[in-house]
Amino acid sequence: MNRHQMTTLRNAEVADLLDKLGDILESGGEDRFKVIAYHRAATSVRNMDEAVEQVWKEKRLEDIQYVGQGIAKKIDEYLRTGRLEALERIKAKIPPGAPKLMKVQGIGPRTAYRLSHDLGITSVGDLKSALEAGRLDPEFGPRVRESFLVSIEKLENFERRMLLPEAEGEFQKLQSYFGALGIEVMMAGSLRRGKSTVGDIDILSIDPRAIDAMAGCPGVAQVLERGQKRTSVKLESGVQVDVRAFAPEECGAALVYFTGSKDHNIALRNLAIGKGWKLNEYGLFGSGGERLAGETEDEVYRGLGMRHIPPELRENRGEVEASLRDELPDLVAFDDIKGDLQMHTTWSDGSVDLSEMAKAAKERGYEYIAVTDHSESVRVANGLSKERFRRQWKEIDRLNDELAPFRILKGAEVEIKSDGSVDFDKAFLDEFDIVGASLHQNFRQSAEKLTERAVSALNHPSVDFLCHPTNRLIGRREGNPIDLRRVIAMAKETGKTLEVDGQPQRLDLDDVWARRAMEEGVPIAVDSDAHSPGELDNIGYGVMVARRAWLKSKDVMNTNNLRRLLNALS
Ligand code: DGT
Ligand code: CA
Ligand code: CA
Ligand code: ZN
Repeated sequence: MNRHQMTTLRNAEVADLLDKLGDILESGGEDRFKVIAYHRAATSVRNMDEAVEQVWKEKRLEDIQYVGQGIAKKIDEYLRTGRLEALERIKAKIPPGAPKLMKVQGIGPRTAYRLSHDLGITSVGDLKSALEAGRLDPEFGPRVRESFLVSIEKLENFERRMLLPEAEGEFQKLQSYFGALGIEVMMAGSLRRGKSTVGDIDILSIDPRAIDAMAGCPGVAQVLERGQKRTSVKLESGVQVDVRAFAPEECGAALVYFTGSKDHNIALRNLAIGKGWKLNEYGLFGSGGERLAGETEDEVYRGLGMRHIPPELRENRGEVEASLRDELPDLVAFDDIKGDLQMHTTWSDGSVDLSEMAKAAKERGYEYIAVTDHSESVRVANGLSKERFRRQWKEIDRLNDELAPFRILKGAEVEIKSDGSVDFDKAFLDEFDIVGASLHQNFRQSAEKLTERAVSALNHPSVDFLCHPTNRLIGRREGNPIDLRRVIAMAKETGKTLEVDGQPQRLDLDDVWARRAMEEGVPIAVDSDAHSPGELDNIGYGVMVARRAWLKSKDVMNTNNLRRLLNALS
């Protein structure tokens, strides 16, 4: 285990403790602000680069963002004694399960207490079956019952959806399992469309053995459905996999159908109906029932009078009409990317040093990267002062000599402060090759204030682009309620760039907004936001978003070669 992992472990332990305290306080009906304070402090501790124990030894706990005196005392007690008196005390008073029940919308602390203490319901699953069986009818009226059930379903869906890397990983494991048995399989569903979250994994094969093989696959926890040509299973990881077998002449139609989206399918089917034909997962059939197409996707689309539509566009957002007019965009591809404009090193919160990061990027065949460590006001991320940036630049100059013609751009991810100003004065900012701006703090402002911050940062003459504009963290935090129309308008007016951050939990801007930006002529930077060499791969997820946003190579800033990029930045 390396030092970084040790740090993370101990920090995670303290963070979990603070989260637990927050949950428990919440189910005990504690003041919301106090609860939020615990969760915010937990997040700071979890994400900080320094070891919390080290900070504690140096008596600097209160320097951690969102850690005030009260929380510092609790961390201190825990690190000294290994336990937390307050936690033990409250735990004894709160029935098990109450915190979990409160995830269901409409269930507050009191109801949670009653359900779990008086009625013995200790999980969301318990609650669902009790509601469905009518066992709680004496407690809740039909409207409340219904709203609980809706909320439980949303919760289940939310918790079931995977981020792209997880879904890809599961698919690859299955693909090699099938491969070892000599069974060829194809990816379908939202995973093939490259959607940022994936509900379940859809697999097709023209080999009928795929069905038995799936049911017999190690790691299957439960076979949900089993037929001759289809099966659905649940893996031990909780992931659902649907497998379907088709005849070779049906393969293309099946791929179109199960790749979806459902709305895309409906648009295609209506097109067929309009001609008096029929389209389903088995093929395209003429008015006499004769088979017109079905073996390949190409054939199906051609049969309908259009060009093949890339899976990423199949959301019924105009792609069918565009294909009929032969006006589909020539989408940006992974190989078009010439460099990466956001990444971090050990100078701030990255896990490897600058030279290792640069060499890893060069090895990928990039022409350039921008190193964009955080600026001084992000203390939890070890943000750099002017003086430290200047030292970093010396290292960059040295490395640029060593690695030429590969080029490391002097960059920064500068913090947008609460009032919309950014770290550092203009003269200093102008010494950078490229400046990204982003906000990581004070999200609790009004939508207008948050929008104002983003807009005024874009309006700063030294800022080149806005990083991860909404700050969403998929599955954990909704994006800030900023007015992206205004942000796009300002980027357009000032000729600035907006980012698609490729971290799988960010993917921010999303496909819909990146497309709007492109339609306004605003360039998009697709970046990895890597904090380690492996994370340079994130750029692939960013490219997926860009494709889903209809972006062509020329719409993406970092498809430019170095010379053109520098021109665009100056
Ligand atoms: P997910 O799994 O929620 O991320 O999204 P998908 O798109 O993978 O949806 P899924 O797994 O339920 O179904 C796979 C594809 O099958 C879907 O994209 C389109 C097709 N499909 C499923 N149900 C229907 C339907 O009722 N009508 C039509 N036309 N297509 C459907
Ligand atoms: Ca699916
Ligand atoms: Ca499915
Ligand atoms: Zn950031």
